Amino acid sequence: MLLQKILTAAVLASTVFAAPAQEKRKAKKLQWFGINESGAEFGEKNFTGVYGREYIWYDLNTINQFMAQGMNMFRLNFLMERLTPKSLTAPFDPLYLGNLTQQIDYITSKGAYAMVQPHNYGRFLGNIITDTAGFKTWWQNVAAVYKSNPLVVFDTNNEYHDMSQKLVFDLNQAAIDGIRAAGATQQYITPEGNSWTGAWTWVSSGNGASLINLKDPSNKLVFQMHQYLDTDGSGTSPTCVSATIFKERLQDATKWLKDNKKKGMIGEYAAGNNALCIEALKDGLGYMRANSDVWTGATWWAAGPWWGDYIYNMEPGSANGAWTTILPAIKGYFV
Ligand SMILES: *[C@@H]1O[C@H](CO)[C@@H](O)[C@H](O)[C@H]1NC(C)=O
Ligand SMILES: *[C@@H]1O[C@H](CO)[C@@H](O)[C@H](O)[C@H]1NC(C)=O
Ligand SMILES: CC(=O)N[C@H]1CO[C@H](CO)[C@@H](O)[C@@H]1O
Repeated sequence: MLLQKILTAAVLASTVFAAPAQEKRKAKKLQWFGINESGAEFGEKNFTGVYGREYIWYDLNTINQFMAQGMNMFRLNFLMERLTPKSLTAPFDPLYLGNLTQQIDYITSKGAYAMVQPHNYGRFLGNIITDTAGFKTWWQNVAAVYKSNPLVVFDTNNEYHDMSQKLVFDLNQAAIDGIRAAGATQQYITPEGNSWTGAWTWVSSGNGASLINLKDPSNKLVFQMHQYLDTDGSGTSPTCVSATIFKERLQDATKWLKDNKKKGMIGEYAAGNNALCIEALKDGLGYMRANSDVWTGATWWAAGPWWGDYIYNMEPGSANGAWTTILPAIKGYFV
């Protein structure tokens, strides 16, 4: 039933936002419209933690409301240390895995994509992961659980940073190898880069030159980049640099994707609820849509039960306007 709604919304969107004929022919649509569900990784320094005290899983009613708005991609944040306590190769914590699986099954049963996203920055128990064989095993074990579900997307890790580029490459390759070895051959994988996987620094940081060499036997890589619109690009301010900053920060990465015939997505983006930022969001999403031969879509940062009055909180009923003002302004750019 919800899938029906999504399809109806898609028809509506393509009618309302009909582009001039010529642009329409090359700029079809952005395939993925979604949001980061965040909370299961809270209490990041408390590696065990207790459900409901340090961390929280996501509200399925909220997910329904996002789907009713047309969203079809949910990036599910969680901590590796809570899934496999103590080591990369340890058995799963059955309850944490149970919650993750419950959410994935719910989302995908409605026809939407669920992204498995360890929010670990390339670290485990606070240390940079250097055991690439262990990382491959971790991913092989996780992918085995979801191998028969084609709507699951695997994000190798959130925002590698301050690590050697070679290690970032090796960890991404290990994840790809583990996932495919598990028999999960039909799912998308989103490698992330060093330097917090910023789109604006994708080429200048060396991510482009390095990660272009990743090999996937299924040929289903979608390079995941993040982009915020504040001065330092950190996503900590409601102020945007200009009405065109989003597009400008995507240009080098767009060229890289096109030159190399690769696909990309923006796994995190957000901006404050004000006229300038909304202009910038629309301009950037319009640019992505005009380049939808390489950009598959974008997931907003963030939603989740515990974000409260956080500047970018899009949880339904949140007071800052992301749900009431930004969402209606941007949803027409997607599916
Ligand atoms: C970690 O979480 C446990 C369980 O809620 C709590 O007892 C403990 O105080 C927390 N430790 C830290 C350092 O926050
Ligand atoms: C989710 O985690 C909580 C707390 O550990 C547990 O009580 C519950 O049974 C889990 N749910 C599933 C579906 O595994
Ligand atoms: C930009 C942003 O909001 N980053 C947050 C991402 O999530 C982690 C964990 O929940 C936070 O610590 C960051 O501040």
